[in-house]
Amino acid sequence: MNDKKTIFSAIQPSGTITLGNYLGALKNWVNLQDDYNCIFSVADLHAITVRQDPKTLRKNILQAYALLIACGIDLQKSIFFIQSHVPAHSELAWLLNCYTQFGELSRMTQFKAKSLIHKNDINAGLFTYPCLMAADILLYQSDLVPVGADQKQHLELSRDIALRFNNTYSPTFKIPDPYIAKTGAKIMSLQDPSKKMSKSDANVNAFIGILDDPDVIMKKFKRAVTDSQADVRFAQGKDGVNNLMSIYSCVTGLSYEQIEQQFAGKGYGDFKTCVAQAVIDMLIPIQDEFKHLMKDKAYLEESYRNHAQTAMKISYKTLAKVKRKIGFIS
Ligand code: ATP
Ligand code: LTN
Repeated sequence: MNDKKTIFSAIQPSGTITLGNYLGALKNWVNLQDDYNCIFSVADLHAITVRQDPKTLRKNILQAYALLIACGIDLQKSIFFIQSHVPAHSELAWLLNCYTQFGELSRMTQFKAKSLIHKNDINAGLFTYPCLMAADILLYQSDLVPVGADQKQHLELSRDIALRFNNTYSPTFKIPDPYIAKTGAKIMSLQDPSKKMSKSDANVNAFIGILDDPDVIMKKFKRAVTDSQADVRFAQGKDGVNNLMSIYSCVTGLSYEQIEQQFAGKGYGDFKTCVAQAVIDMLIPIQDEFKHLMKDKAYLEESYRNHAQTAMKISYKTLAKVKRKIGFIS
C-alpha cells in the first residue's frame, strides 16, 4: 500500500443511472482516482431494500458496472466490484446492526421518504440500510466518501457507529469524512424541482438517464418545469431555472454570472435547448463506450470477479479485527 488516502463509494443498481448520479457523484469518483486509493462498488444488496424484478435487477447490475467504466472508472487504478460478491459486507452489516440504535435509524430522512413511497413493504432492510452502508465504508478504513448531498445524513450515522464501536473497545475503524462537491451535489427533478432527481422516479420525464437517446434528452429538457417569468437568472423562488443553471454550470464549467450574461434577453426556449445540447455532447462519448463494453461480457465478468477477490482480501482484515474485539473465537 502507498501513503495515499482511501476513498470508498457505491451506487445502487436500482434503475437507469441518471444525470443527477453522474454530476453529484460519479464525475467526482473519476476525478479522484489519481490522488487516492479508490474503491467503488455496485450496491446490489442495497437495491433489494425495495422490491426488484430478478430479470431487471440482473440487467441493471451488469449495466451499472459497464456504465461506470464508460464514465471513466479505470480498472487499472481503482478497485471496482459488485457488493454481494464480497460477503464481508453482509457480515459486518449484521454486526453493526447491534451497535446502532432504533432511534438513530428512525430519524433517517431517506427511510421516512421511502416508507411513504413503499407503504406495503417497509421491510427491516429498508430500516437498517445505513448499517450496510456503514459496513461498506468502514471495511476499507476509508478516509473520504464522495456522495451527493442526500447521503450526508447516512455518512454522519456511519461516523457515529464507528466512533461508538471504537469507544466501546479500542480504535478499530477509521472515521470517514463526506466529500460533497460544491456544484451538482443536488440535481433536482425536471418535473418537480423541489424534489431530487431520482432514478426510481415513476415519472420518466423527471430524470435524464445517462443512456437516454439524444432526442429524448432534448424533449425532457424542453418539458422541464420552469416559471412564468422569462429571465435566465439564479434567484430564490426560481427552482426550475436554478436547477437548469446548475446542470449547465456543471457541464460547461461556466459560473452563474457567465450563464446569465450568455442568455441575457433570450427566453427559456433557447436556454433549454443549449442545456440539453451541452448534456448530449457530454453523454455521447459515454454512451458509445458503454455500447462497446456491453459487447464484451467476458471482459466485464473477468473484471468484476478479479476485483471482488482484491476487495475480499482487504475487507476480511477489518472483519477479523472486529470479530476479535467483540469476543468471538476463531
Ligand atoms: P434511488 O432513487 O433508487 O434511491 P438514487 O438516484 O438516489 O437512487 P443512489 O444509488 O442512491 O441513487 O445514489 C448514488 C449516488 O448518486 C449517491 O452518491 C447519491 O448521493 C448521488 N445522487 C443521487 N441522486 C442525486 C441527485 N439528484 N443529485 C446529486 N447527486 C445525487
Ligand atoms: N446509499 C448510497 C449508495 C451506497 C453508498 C455506500 C454510498 C451504498 N453504500 C457507501 C457511499 C458509501 C446511496 O447513494 N443511496
